[in-house]
Amino acid sequence: MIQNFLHFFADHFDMTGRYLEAASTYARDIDGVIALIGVLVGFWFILSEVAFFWLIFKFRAKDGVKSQYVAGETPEEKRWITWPHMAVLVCDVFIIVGAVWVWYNVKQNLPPAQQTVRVIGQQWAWTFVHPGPDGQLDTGDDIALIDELHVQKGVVYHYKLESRDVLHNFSVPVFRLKQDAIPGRTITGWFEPTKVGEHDIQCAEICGIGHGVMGARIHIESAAEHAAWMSQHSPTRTVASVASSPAPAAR
Ligand SMILES: [Cu+2]
Repeated sequence: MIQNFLHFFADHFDMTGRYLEAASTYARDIDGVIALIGVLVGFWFILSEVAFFWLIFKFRAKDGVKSQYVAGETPEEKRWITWPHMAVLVCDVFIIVGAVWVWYNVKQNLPPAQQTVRVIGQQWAWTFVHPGPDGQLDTGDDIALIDELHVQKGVVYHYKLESRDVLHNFSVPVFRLKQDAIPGRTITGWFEPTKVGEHDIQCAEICGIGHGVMGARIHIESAAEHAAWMSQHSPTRTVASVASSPAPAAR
């Protein structure tokens, strides 16, 4: 029910989805929350601006009319504050219910992984360690690539996010995914790609002078394409040791 409510807003008032493809299972839910907030905040913004300028116009300076001092203390005057205030609180309930539902599903509830990838940020590149044909990370056939992540459509991925030096942020706009990478921690999250395609990955945390060039690409492939890509990477070409090589000095 909550999802239908959010998708109604995503379908009718969404700006994000108009310019940016939605390629994960939860992308439309997040778009829905943003659209819902936009509609509610926009409604009150327009209403209050109209009232504001109408009052300025109506009570503008006029010859022979002295201004009054209105303290806003009588119950009749206070109603102009309390009633809109109550209405805004009711709107907040809708936003909070929608936002908590989405947050729980995206960030707290971890669906079982079908595949796990390791994502390592450093100044200023991403290393993506893919499990090789055996489907297991940290084995000899792992495929480590710089600035290139290959995933399969319709598969639930867990990512293990790490940083070698400073704060980075693993951001995949088409997934509506953003997660801080924190040195010393391994942060687990998930995504499930829903559309084949090639898209940007970016670092969304100012991480030094090269932050702006810390981009990468995600390749979302069909099962056949993904299998073909994997077969191109024989174990001898993989760089499994990248994940455990020493960190470069932080700048
Ligand atoms: Cu970065």
